[in-house]
Amino acid sequence: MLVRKMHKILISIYILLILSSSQSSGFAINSEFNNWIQKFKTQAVKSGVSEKVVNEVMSQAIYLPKVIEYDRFQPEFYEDTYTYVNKRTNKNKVKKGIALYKKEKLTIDKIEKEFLIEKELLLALMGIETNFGKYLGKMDIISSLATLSFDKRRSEFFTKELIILLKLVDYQIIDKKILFGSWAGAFGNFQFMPRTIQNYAIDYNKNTTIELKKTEDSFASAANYLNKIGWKKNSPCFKKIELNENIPSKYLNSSAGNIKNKKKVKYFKKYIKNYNDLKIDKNLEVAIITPDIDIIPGANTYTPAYLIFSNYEKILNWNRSLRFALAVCTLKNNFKNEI
Ligand SMILES: [Ca+2]
Repeated sequence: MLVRKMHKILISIYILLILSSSQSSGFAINSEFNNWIQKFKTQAVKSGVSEKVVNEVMSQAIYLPKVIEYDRFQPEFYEDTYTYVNKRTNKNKVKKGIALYKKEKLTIDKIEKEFLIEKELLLALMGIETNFGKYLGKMDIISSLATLSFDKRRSEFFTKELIILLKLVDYQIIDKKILFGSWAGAFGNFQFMPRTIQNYAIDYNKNTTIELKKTEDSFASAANYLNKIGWKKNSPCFKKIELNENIPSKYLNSSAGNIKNKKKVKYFKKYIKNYNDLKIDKNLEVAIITPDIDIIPGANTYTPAYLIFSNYEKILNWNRSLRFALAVCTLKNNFKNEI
């Protein structure tokens, strides 16, 4: 009996210790974070943001431990290509996209013509980024950008993004009351990061603010972005190929960071089983990707494999993920058959 009582007491002490230690580490992080905010405020003012906006906006920022959890686990780095693409390009997605297109046809058609970007591509990007505006994200992005800036991993990148966002608020281009988005600080129907907003977003309906959660401004901004980075309307994005096993591994790209060994399609003729079925200009410059090599243990090196064209690389510019770009162009093709 006595042993059992002692045991209970010890467990209670243990739990208390754990609770107090986790609380104190929470306090420690919050106080470090608050110190960081003070330093950041000075840096932001030095970079040209008004003191008033810096104080107003940054006084609301809190440390969000969840953001760090999300940053350490991103599903697109773990799913194989087939799963990733199929999940994001199914019939339901196509149906929803067509419904949105029918509702906003006048605006979307006008933007397609003006910026020379296929409506199917715009719909595909919106469908994959936010499921047509359904998942815009509910994170306070000032706090998520502040948390990621405070965190050591990619501090420099996110600090710059946060300063740009403060400038956009300061110049009254973006309304600070609607700054809710993804854990990584992306915002609106097409999930623009602050730098993308600064460089490419436009006030299409000319009411002085850029509203990236509304159709007109968000579609025109996405189309403007694609046009400026060099997307070519009616040119191919990727083609699925069957590789011969005699292909030297140096031709296989598996990282979105640096696409290497680009050649004309005809150069790869001897390595591609379905070469004669490819209905494309054989003089176009392409690279080969095999996206599953690095992430799927024991994946067959040669499947799936794709020829990628310059348009595909423009989508990598938007989001540096081989699977993301495959999903976008697949959904674009799925719309093409339905609209
Ligand atoms: Ca506007």
